[in-house]
This record gives sequence, C-alpha cells and structure tokens, in this order.
Amino acid sequence: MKPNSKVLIIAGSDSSGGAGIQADLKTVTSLGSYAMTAITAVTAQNTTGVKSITPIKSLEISNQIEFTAKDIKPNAIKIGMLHSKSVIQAVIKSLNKIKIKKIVLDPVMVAKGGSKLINDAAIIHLKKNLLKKTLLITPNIPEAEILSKIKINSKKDMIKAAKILINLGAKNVLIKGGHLKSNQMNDILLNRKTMKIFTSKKYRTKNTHGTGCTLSSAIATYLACGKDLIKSCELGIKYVNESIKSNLNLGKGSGPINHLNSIILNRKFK
Ligand code: PXL
Repeated sequence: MKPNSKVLIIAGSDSSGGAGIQADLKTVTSLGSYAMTAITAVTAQNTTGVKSITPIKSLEISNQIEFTAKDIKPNAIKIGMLHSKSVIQAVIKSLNKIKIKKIVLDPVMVAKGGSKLINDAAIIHLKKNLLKKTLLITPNIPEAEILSKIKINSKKDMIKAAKILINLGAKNVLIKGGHLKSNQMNDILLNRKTMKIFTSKKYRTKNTHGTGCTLSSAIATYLACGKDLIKSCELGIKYVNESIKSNLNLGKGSGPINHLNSIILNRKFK
C-alpha cells in the first residue's frame, strides 16, 4: 500500500506513547498517510502523570518545519503542544514560508494529570496571532473556557464560546464536548455560515489519554486526503470514538486509546 497523503505534525513528544507526537504518528499512519514531524518539546511521562518537560529551541523547531516541508510538501499540518510565545512566533514565521492552507490546531494546554503544557504569554499570543493562520481549531471545554473567557456548562455555552473564537479570527471551531456531564458526546463545529453537531456514544473509561491529539491528527489526515471539513470532522470523531471503545487498558493511570483499531490485520499475523 502507498500512502494516500502527507501530513506534517508540529507537536511535543509523549514518552508513554499515548498522546503528543506518538499519538499523531500512530493516527496518521494507521489512517494510511505519510507522517512527518517537528518536535516542540520532549516530555517524560507515563499514564499517571508528567515527570519533566524539556523545550526544544525555537530555531530548531523552525528548521524541522522548513527543511522537511521544502523537500516533501505536506498536504496538511497538525499543530499540538506549543509551550511558549517564542515557539509560537517561530512556528508562525515558518508557516508563512511554507504556505500550507490546511492547518488544524489543537490548543494543548494541560495534560490529563494537570501539568501545564503552555504558559500564559503563549496563550495570549496564540489567540492574537496563530488562530487566524489555521483552518480549524479543536479545543476541549477547559481550553475553550480559557480562550473565550466564559464558563461552559451546556451545549448553548459551547456555541457561545465557539462564536467568541470565530470573532477572534478563527475560521472554523470544533469544540469537543467530552468534559460535559451527559450520556452522549456532543462535538460542535461552527463557522460564520453553519453549525454542525456531531453526536456519538460516551464510554465510561479512565483510558482517554491522547484523545485530543488523535482527533486533530485524524482530521488533518482526512483533510490532507481531500475530504471536506465536515466529513473530516465526522470521520475523525468516529476514529477516536472507536479507539476509546476498544479500551486497551494499559498502565495504572489514564491509559492510551487503541490507535490500531483502523488497521485490519492480515490473517497470517493473527
Ligand atoms: O493531550 C495533550 C498532550 C499534548 N502533547 C503532549 C502531551 C499531552 C498530554 O499529555 O504530553 C506532548
């Protein structure tokens, strides 16, 4: 099989393999595309929490993005963990040079165990300068609350927050509803013209580490393959939902989801 498209991932490394670059690589690969990376930080972590974070220098991040994309042009880009203002500045500068339009931004802020993955100056810079460079931003509820500065307790609040982000310059916003108390999952996609609510089943499990990274990478992959935004979100949500349902149950804490669910293994390897 040959890859269907090429995706560049700009994100942090998660040594436990469930989130960050590792989740992104598994997602893009298992959905049949070719993945490239620009690593923004290296984290030492397991399913119970983050032990340490080592940032990569901004120039080194720019080098990875520009030198890689100059040779193999990506069809889409997924952006994850960007911990500081200078990293965001460097990424924007590199994005301006490589001119790829299909950019999905997962505004990563806090790891499952509560460790902060971005500082306050970076959040301000992301809102002011990076939002408008992207095609889609995919915050979860705590991230949407920080970005919109409103409290979110309902679907109505999710729509209100999405509208605020559109007014800040985002083209499309997908707010993920997993943190709301309800029996169903409601993810809301909003732009200036339309709104679409994706409803899926909610599984009761602690093993949801890396769902945000996985979703944004899956959407970027479908976009890279030429699917439209609504279809890409629908298929991305389905992939994450199936990966949660599979319930790997690895580690003592919040374990990873099963990225392999999309691969139909050859019989002879069973
Ligand atoms: O899920 C958010 C996330 C993103 N990127 C890295 C992470 C995490 C969560 O742990 O470690 C590198």
